[in-house]
Parts: sequence; structure tokens; C-alpha cells
Amino acid sequence: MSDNVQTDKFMGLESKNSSLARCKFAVVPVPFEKTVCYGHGTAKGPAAVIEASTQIELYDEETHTETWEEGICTLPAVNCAGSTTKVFKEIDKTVRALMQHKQCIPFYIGGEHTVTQALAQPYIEAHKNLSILHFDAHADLRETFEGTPKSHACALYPASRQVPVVQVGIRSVASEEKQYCNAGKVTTFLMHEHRDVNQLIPQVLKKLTDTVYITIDVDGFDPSVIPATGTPQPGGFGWYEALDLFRAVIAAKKIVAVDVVEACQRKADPITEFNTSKLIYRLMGYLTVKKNK
Ligand SMILES: [Mn+2]
Repeated sequence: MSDNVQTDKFMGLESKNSSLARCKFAVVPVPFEKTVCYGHGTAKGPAAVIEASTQIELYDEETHTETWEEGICTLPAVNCAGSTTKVFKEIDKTVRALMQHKQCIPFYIGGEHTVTQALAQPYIEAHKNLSILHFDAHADLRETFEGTPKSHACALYPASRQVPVVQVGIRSVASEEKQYCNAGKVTTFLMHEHRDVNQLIPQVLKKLTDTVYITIDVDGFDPSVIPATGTPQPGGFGWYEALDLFRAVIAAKKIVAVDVVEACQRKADPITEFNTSKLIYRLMGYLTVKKNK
């Protein structure tokens, strides 16, 4: 690492291509935490992930790319103070402004999964043929939870009424959301039934449309990979299985945006933020390799 590392910039530095007008990737912190019901700390996730990214090698050993040279623009955090309605408006404004920069693929870092409702909506409206890849331990298809539809437990419900949602990693489903799994526009690949990722990948590709928004709740991973999340579940994706899936989806589809949510910070144990930042940089690598093909 060079001496001028900036711990509030993803990968710790900006290249000459890092202006919003030129960057290939934008990193947008969305430190929203309101409806988490179990483990807290996801509001501090984005800053921790960005700081951890400064410890990653700039050269990516799998994709053989210096991905940062494509230009990574780290934006100021979305203001998540005030009511959820107000925060959703702030998110909407940020997303629509970013959508003007068509060369740029945003990576939104949460924050609790609720933010996906506001993040995905402008893409749903802008792309006729959009579908959503939903990587998560939880189905997140409740209509309301604890009195509000704007909850982490309802994260994908609004999108699922509008566009195809393909769920992977799922191993926790509430009785009231069971009716929405594998019904209507929703395809739910339960983790225990789809443990061979090589068999899962072609089925996922078939269900997704050509244009894809990816939402990654880090609890889709096994807790041995990502331990610090709001609501952990045993038996999730291994690191390489998940990468196989994401690599295949990125190679086959047009990706409009990615969100990565629910990473928490535990000071004594930086595995979660480091692995989450490495995941983001690797996905940027896949997107770079694809462009350069
Ligand atoms: Mn989840």
C-alpha cells in the first residue's frame, strides 16, 4: 500500500479515471439501520467495508486485473437520518443521479436490506426487461413486518410484485411468506435442495432475464465466511461456490447495479468487512474482464 491511502475511499485511492463522469464503478455507502430485530451494527457496515478494502491487493489474482484503474468513485454516504420515507427519497435521488452516468456500475453498500426497496425501484422503472438476483438466507417476502412494509423482512416484496426475482441461498422462510415462494414472478432455490452450485447455475441463468440487478445479503454466505450479520443462518454458500455463481451471472447478463447489505462491524473480528470488500472488488474484476473481452 502506498503512503497516501485514504481510508474513506474504496481500495484506498482513486485513479485518474475516478471522476463520476469517467469511472467504471461507483461505491455508495447507504448506512441505514432501523428495523433490524436481532444483531445490530449494520449502519457501521459501509464505512468498515470501505476501510477494510484498503487492505486488499490492487492486483486481483483471479481475474488478473488492476481493477481500480478502471476508475472507482467512492461517493459520500447517503444521508440516512430521519424517517424511512425521507431516507428512501434520499436514496431515490442518489440512484437517479447516478443513472445519468451510463458507463458506471454502482455498488451500494448497506445498511439493512430494507434499502433495496428504494435502490431497485428506479432500475425496475428504467429497464423493461429487468430481473433481480436475490442472494440471501432469508426469503424477505413478507408484506409487512412489525407494522411496516419498509422492513428488512420485506426487502424484496415490492420488487417481486413487479419483476422476476430469483432467490438463492434461502434457508429461512416464514409461514406467511411461503405462499410467495415459487409463485408469481418469484423463483426460490432453497439452499438445502440446491447444494451443488454447478447444477444450480444453469437454472438461475434460465430464470433471470438479460438485464439483472443483484442484491446480496451477506448472510447468504455461510457464517464461516461472513460471521457478523444481523440475522445469521447456518449452511450458506461457501466463498468459491458463491463466486462461481456470480461469475456465471456476470458473464451471461447485463448488470445494472449491485447492492451488498447487512454486513456488520465487530471490532475484535474484521473477517466480515474484509471478506465483504474482497467480494465487491472481485465482482468488479468479473465486470472488468467481461468488458475487456
Ligand atoms: Mn437475510
